[in-house]
Amino acid sequence: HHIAHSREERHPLAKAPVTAPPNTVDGFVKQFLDNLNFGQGVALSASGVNDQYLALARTVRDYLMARWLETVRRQLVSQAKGVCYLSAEYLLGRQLGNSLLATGLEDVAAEALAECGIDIADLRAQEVEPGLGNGGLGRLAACFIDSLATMSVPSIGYGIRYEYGIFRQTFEDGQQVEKPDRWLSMGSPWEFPHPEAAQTISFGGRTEQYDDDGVTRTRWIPDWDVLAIPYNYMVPGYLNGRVNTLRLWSAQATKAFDLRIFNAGDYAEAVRAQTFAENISKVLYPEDSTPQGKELRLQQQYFFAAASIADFLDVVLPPDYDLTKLPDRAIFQLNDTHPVIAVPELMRQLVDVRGLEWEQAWEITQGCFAYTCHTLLPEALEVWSVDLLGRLLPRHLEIIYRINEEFLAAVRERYGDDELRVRNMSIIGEHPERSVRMAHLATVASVKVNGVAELHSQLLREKVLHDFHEFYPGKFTNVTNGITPRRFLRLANKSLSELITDALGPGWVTDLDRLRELETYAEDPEFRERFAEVKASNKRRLNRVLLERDGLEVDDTHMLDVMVKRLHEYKRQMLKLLHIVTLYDGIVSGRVPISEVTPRTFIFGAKAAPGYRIAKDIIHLINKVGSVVNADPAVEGRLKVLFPPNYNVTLAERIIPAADLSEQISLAGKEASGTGNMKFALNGALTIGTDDGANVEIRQLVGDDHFFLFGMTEPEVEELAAKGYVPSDFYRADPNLRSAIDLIASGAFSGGDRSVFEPVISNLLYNDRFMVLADYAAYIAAQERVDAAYADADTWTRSAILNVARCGFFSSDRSMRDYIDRIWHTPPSF
Ligand code: F58
Repeated sequence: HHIAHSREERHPLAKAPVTAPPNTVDGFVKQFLDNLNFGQGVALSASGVNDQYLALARTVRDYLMARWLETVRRQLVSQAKGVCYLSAEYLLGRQLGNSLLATGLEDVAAEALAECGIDIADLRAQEVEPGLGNGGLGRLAACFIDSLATMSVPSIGYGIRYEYGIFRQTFEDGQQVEKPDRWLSMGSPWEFPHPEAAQTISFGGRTEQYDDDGVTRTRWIPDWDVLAIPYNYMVPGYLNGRVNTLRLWSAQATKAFDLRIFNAGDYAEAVRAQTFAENISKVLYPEDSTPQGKELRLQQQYFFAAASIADFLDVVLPPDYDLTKLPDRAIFQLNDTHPVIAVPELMRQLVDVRGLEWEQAWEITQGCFAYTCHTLLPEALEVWSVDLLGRLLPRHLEIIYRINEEFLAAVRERYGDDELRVRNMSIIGEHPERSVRMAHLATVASVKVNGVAELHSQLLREKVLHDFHEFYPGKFTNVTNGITPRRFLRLANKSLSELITDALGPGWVTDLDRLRELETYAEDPEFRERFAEVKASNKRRLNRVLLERDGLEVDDTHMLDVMVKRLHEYKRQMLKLLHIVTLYDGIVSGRVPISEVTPRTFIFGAKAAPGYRIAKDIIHLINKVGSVVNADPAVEGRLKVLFPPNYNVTLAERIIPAADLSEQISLAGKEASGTGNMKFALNGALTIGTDDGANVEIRQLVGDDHFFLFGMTEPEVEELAAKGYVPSDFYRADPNLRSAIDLIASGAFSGGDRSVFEPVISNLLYNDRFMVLADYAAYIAAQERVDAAYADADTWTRSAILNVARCGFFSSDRSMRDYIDRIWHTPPSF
């Protein structure tokens, strides 16, 4: 502080506060040209679109900078309790549009660029979105940090700066082919690297005990290390003058690391070693739902968890901070189990590095963590083999063992020698190999454990973590997920936003419950007409986007029926496909007159994990069904199946506002929440969905008349499973189902080759883990209700408006309020 002060004394200008450029068209033009000339090093006349994009990004950044420096300064001074959100994924989406929105500069910027002869839309299109996440979990983290900034909550997001985000999906002959996502290759104007604030992260080696003035202590003697370089990103609040920080870590070889080898004269080996270190943050694992127990993945997890803990203790906290007060200063929110290794790491820091007693350290640690679970699938619960963990992090394994020992002693004290219960609750599992159960470790260490929708939290309490709920009553809670209305309504659906603002005024963007006031407008024929015109214009916009992007056409007279999400069996894209094949089969077999078929365009968007065979087969099948249906003159263009490749946040922002029907058809009890479901409802699509995840809450809010519910409930699923589910019984009993499956099996969609989709068909008939065939008839019947409802356009529009009006609850601002009030206790700080 003293040094910084004297530095500011030297020149009067150094004393002046940092200010934003003038908020005018001329001010913007000047800043833009400066960035183009001095930042990019090009003249306007010689500049290309990428130069211009980078200069524009830097210009918007300049407008945010004063607010960012001020936010950081105030947080440093106030030392108010803050949230450290720990997440291995942030699926941010494009930054430019959101930054323009947050600063209120959309119109100024567009005008300024127009005066330079540039169409801002061309520059926006230049940005490659940072796809540093797989799907729902990563996008949730991005929505949450947006809300925290908008609500002025002291907080920092920690994660990994993957050099390659989620792969770029292409189709070759209908099959998924993954290409690297080089999101950094055209420049990265949004990030601020700080190599001087690097942390050293160690791995491997052994531990030893030593005598420290009569006290026996443990130290870790690791055998290799890497540097973690922080890259800061601005997280601007919406029109509130606040900019929070997202800090992502990038791996680099340490000097010691390469010097040792360079000096030994083996240049090639030294370079290889460097590559080895940098591998840690090289690529996002494209796994959805089923984590692979890969060593590099554990390295990634420890790398960012340890760097974040060290950063918070050494850089964010003042020197000489009394660590016993840490629970009043910070809460580390664990976004799933990926960062849970931070628990033993904090213990190591407190006990081994800072010399606290174990008991005291454990009390602090238990006050500093909270854990969010995002799944119900047993195979998705992360475990690490003791063998691997002990090799990579020997000290952490010892700490985990001791935590477990004391925890199990408490369990035994409570229940006597109920060894079955002890085995079930242990942090260490024994089968099929000895391993650390990360969800158990997280639960034991956390102040609160939450599920992400009511049904999910209930199932966590009653099933997945039942024994823990009994042991720690009050620890379990629900926080229903949410989505940011800034990106998914205001930015993605500007025309609907303007319509809403016309009706309600502008305040709704940060107070989404106000959408309720639209209920009365649903009764106004003129408002309904305007609403329907917004939907139609969004379809036309989507048509333009898909035509240019993929050469695909969207007919704006069709119902737009959309299923976009990661490809997974439990989400049941196959059920959607069976509906399409049934409609097609009805037409070509002559059972259904073409005039009775509601014109529909089906849009799929889905990436499959590269190693998930059956998921990739399903993608292949969707594409092949599409080719046949779209080309068959018998269909008369009434059914169209579109599958644009590489579904991502940017495409979501175009598709969702255009949708009429939202497909949320997972098997009940399998989708923890879903968040796409919320985005669609808030953009005026009606949902066809099962009683699963947040669908339950959406339906409760919008009302049964405005939601197409079908399928087994979770208890019914359990009942069927218990009595023995035989999918082929359903196949035999339902002629429509049989005919649709037979059509696929006949090779009708694979040029007569019956072998291509044989695995998909066998999987349905003889396995069908997610009971597609059991819900088929109910789904078809519900789709017939959809057709009937859609036939009355005005009534449909009324339902769509009521969906918008009644879904304000799903703002991530509300989710954040719930976390703040019930888990974090971190009030806004201005
Ligand atoms: C998702 N999980 C849930 N995991 O499936 C979804 O229901 C929920 O709405 C969402 O979280 C937000 O709570 C999810 O996206 C992953 O992508 C993991 C990535 C790493 C490997 C394990 C799955």
